[in-house]
Amino acid sequence: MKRLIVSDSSCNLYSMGDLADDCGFSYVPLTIHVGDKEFVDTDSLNPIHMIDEMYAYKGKTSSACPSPDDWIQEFNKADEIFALTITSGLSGCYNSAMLARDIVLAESPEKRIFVMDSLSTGPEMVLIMEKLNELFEQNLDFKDICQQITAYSQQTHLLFKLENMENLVKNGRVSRLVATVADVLNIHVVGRASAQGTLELLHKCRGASRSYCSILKEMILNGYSNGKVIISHCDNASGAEMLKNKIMEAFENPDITIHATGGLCSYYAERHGLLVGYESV
Ligand code: X90
Repeated sequence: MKRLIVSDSSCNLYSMGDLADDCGFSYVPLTIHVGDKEFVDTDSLNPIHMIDEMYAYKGKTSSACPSPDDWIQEFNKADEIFALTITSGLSGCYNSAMLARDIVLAESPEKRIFVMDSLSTGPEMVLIMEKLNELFEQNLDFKDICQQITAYSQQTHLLFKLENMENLVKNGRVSRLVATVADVLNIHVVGRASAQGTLELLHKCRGASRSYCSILKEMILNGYSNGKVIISHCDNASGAEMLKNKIMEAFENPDITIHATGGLCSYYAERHGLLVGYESV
């Protein structure tokens, strides 16, 4: 195969359609531990069952990123690799992929491997993956694709709405102090992926409806104007629809896709959490 997009499973996508000729997509799964049980974040995992078990379990739960070996297996499948990881600000995924890159290049120096730290996760990663495929179709060379995708990633952003931040706090991804606001019943925390790829809380909203208004406002403030939007939801299809409708009331024909979160994002975004990836101009 000539070109391969390899993502980690935090993008919530387990296959990609309409790929350019001689190009492929694959992913490396993260894992979630609930007591002795291991959930591997593949397309055969049912994330809703997983979080049901997780809420029923009172002991320790955690996540783990893929090993360099997991990445190496994928990097060996094509001549040119475009790997995309969840933010290095919250996970070891990027470091693990970079180690894999060094090992593969030492053995096969003719290969080309670009590892990109998304400084984000979920739907913002999907925007970048879809753009990569568009760039493949334009017959650009490896270097140009790397440059253009880096430039594009400056115009993609991530907002989130969380009703519970317990797993983020317990796993040390956000401080208890920052998260206290989310402990209150019916408080929806709206935040974004910061420039450093960490969680930045923006607003606490009473009730879901206010949180969708706040998301739309943030998008507009940050330069959204009719570009692509991808909403990923954890067991909250109706919330995702409501947000979609709000965006559609404000813009002419925006390009909005909705998908469900997979294992890793369901674990951290928790029930009813939403992640919103969007483009700015
Ligand atoms: O390496 C690992 O074990 C994975 C750790 C992942 C930690 C955070 C995942 C967050 C998922 C929650 C809201 C979005 C925050 C985005 C900030 C960049 C979703």
